Amino acid sequence: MISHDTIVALATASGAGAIAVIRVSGKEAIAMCSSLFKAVNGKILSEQPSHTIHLGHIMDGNRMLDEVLVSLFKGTRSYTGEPTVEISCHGSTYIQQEIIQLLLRKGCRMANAGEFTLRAFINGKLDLSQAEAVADLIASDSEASHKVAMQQMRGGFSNEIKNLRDELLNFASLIELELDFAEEDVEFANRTQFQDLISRITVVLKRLIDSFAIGNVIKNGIPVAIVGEPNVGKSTLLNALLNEERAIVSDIAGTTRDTIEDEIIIGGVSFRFIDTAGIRETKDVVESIGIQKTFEKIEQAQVVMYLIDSSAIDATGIAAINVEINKIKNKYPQKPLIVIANKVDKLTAEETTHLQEHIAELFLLSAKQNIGTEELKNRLLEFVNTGALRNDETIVTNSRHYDSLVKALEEIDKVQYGIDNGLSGDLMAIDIRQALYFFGEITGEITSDDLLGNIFANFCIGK
Ligand SMILES: Nc1nc2c(ncn2[C@@H]2O[C@H](COP(=O)(O)OP(=O)(O)OP(=O)(O)O)[C@@H](O)[C@H]2O)c(=O)[nH]1
Ligand SMILES: [Mg+2]
Repeated sequence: MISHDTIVALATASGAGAIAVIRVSGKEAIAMCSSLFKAVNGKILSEQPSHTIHLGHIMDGNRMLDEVLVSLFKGTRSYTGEPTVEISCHGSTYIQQEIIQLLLRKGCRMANAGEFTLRAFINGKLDLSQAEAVADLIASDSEASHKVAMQQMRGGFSNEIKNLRDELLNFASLIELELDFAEEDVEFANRTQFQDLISRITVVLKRLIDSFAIGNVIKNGIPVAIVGEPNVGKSTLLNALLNEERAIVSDIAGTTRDTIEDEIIIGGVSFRFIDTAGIRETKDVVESIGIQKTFEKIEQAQVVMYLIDSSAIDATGIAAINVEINKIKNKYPQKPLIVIANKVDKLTAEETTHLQEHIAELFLLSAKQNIGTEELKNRLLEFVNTGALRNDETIVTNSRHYDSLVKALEEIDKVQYGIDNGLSGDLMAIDIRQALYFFGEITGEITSDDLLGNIFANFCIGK
């Protein structure tokens, strides 16, 4: 994992742009760049002080390749913790490629995905959870996902884990020390303080584990399935929510044959809407495949919107709809379900009241006239517990951290059991060591090459 080569990569998005940044990091970075850079003021780049910017030209022998600005980071005072040079050149793909080729000829190697951040981690500039937050930050596309990534990058959550780990480590050594003095029957580890620590750790772990429910939602969005019979207006609703003509709408039943998905951000949280083919018993092969998919989509969704066409219902229709609603409720009792009467623009006030009296908790909507869509968005937001987000609490968004936290809590529970039942120190020491191991996995005190490889492979090249 640890390599001492000097690495190079394009740090900006690939393709042409106004400016591109090429990043070089490693022992030889400054010498290599210095040898192809000719400063306008005639000074030698490698002799300049750290944290300075220089105007000049990149030279391929006698050929002037581009006019650039070069930022110099000497010693360990850089993102990676190694000597680093950032070349801001003009954003032509030709220039980018030529400069990178030049550096490769000077002895640089192309950086692997995430290798700059990997080096930052290895050189102690970031802990592992902070490094992972860098990837989350780059991927963040909503206010909420940005906020939690920033929080994690500033180290809020790993500091908490690190402090608890240190305290626990201290007790582990004291308890292990007692084992060396087994004959004397001494207690180095104050049992009251130890119990207090275990209680505090339990509270923190439970809070962090619980926060994953919202953390996961923030990171991945909430899938919402739009279901109902053909022609009730599902695709019209999708379009109204997205504010664009995403799905084809027509008065022919069975217009949507496949599923259509798209995302919008409501209150900082991203929702992914899934428009499906209408649910109906059918002999049409294509449509029945669509219906199969509808049930699959309900499985995957966290919220279900069940649409009915309020303009096409009589008394028997109402009974049939209540049967359908109960079917969904029985099959997916845990899943929030919004029953929506669409096309209310076609109803008289009396008809509307009549419907509301016969179908429980009915939400009134006209997807076509855009009546009720804003209220519907607010209703969706109510399903998300955004309290933690508003209160600036630490939120776990990474499933790897979640796994380690759950395992750490299992071990801490065993330690608690040991305290409650007066278990011997040598047995407790084993559980404490196990818990320490899982804490260490989060912040990166304990890592394996496989783990690091997995994490950094998901980064972009140049980060
Ligand atoms: N008056 C009125 N018509 C609507 C409303 N919503 C949808 N429609 C009409 O109802 C018809 C069917 O709409 P779609 O959105 O295609 O219905 P769907 O549920 O997606 O239908 P399938 O894809 O066939 O399952 C179209 O002619 C729409 O213009 C509404 O709120 N009011
Ligand atoms: Mg449709």
